[in-house]
Amino acid sequence: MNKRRLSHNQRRRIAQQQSRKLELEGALEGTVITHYGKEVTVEDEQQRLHQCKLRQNLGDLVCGDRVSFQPQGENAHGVVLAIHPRNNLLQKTGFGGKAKPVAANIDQVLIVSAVQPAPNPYLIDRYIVATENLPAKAILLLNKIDLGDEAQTLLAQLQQNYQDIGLTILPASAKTGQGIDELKTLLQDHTSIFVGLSGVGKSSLVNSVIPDADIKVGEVSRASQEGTHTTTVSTLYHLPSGGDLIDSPGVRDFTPIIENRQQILNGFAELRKYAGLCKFNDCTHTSEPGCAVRQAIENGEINPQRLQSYQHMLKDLEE
Ligand SMILES: Nc1nc2c(ncn2[C@@H]2O[C@H](COP(=O)(O)OP(=O)(O)OP(=O)(O)O)[C@@H](O)[C@H]2O)c(=O)[nH]1
Ligand SMILES: [Mg+2]
Ligand SMILES: [Zn+2]
Repeated sequence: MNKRRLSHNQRRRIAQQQSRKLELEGALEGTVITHYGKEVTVEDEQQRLHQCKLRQNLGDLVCGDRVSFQPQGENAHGVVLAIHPRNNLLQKTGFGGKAKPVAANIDQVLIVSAVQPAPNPYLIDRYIVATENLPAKAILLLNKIDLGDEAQTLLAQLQQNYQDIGLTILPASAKTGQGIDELKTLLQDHTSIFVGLSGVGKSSLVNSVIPDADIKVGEVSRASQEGTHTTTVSTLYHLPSGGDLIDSPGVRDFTPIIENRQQILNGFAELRKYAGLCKFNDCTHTSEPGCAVRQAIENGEINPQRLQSYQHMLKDLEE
């Protein structure tokens, strides 16, 4: 490459940087509250909404992202120029194993389950791992507690598996209002997200804590006992007494982005506690002699299902 060409490129780059700086000077600050395809809705500091396109190479923007954007024209359009550094980013494994962002700048993840559709313990454990690694606070919410004995049995199970490791478990009902005041207290002044299977009642719960939100709620199919994927995009709502709440579309499955064994262990406080006591440092708690974890299971101190989740995640990591 000759010298003149290089200096021409350099000049062009400097000019680009200068124009970017000028643009940023006229720009507004805002928060991404939802995204549709290649566009996002940004809320400015006066709570006005702007439908924005993205400047190239910004990557995927998600709910909770703070951005600088340039309003354009009269009818609340604009262009996002820059993303502010994120405190954290909740991601999942998408198509082809690629990381797909879900939401940013979260401090609480409410993992919502219900009697119907039936909970998936492995899904709960993977959400806990993802949350602990953000890091953020994981809260287990059991909705539809109005559904009788079955709900009570499930609640007792969740308490047994997770209360001992320090997670908050909140029984609630969007239908009867049980637990909704406690939920409001937990959410106040935080940025939280509801995650979980389709049909567990995430949007119904948002409607319970923010009556103005008026979100569409769906059915649970009689045939498959699954939700019907009513919510299709994540949306951030403001709580009347402070804080934000993101409603996300229900999943069938959720695979966190895991890089190493320690990240898995971060979601298994009880295994961390006993694992240090095994005879072998690299004990996998399967068949090694002197395994403190298996002993703890025999003593009823660790739930076997939790160990199963841990080993399942470890196996996925190694593959
Ligand atoms: N009995 C009972 N039904 C509820 C409760 N909360 C929600 N439902 C019902 O469960 C169904 C699904 O509710 P949604 O709020 O749409 O569930 P969702 O988790 O947002 O589902 P997706 O948007 O598909 O992820 C609806 O028929 C609700 O009326 C509850 O506390 N008790
Ligand atoms: Mg929903
Ligand atoms: Zn062991």
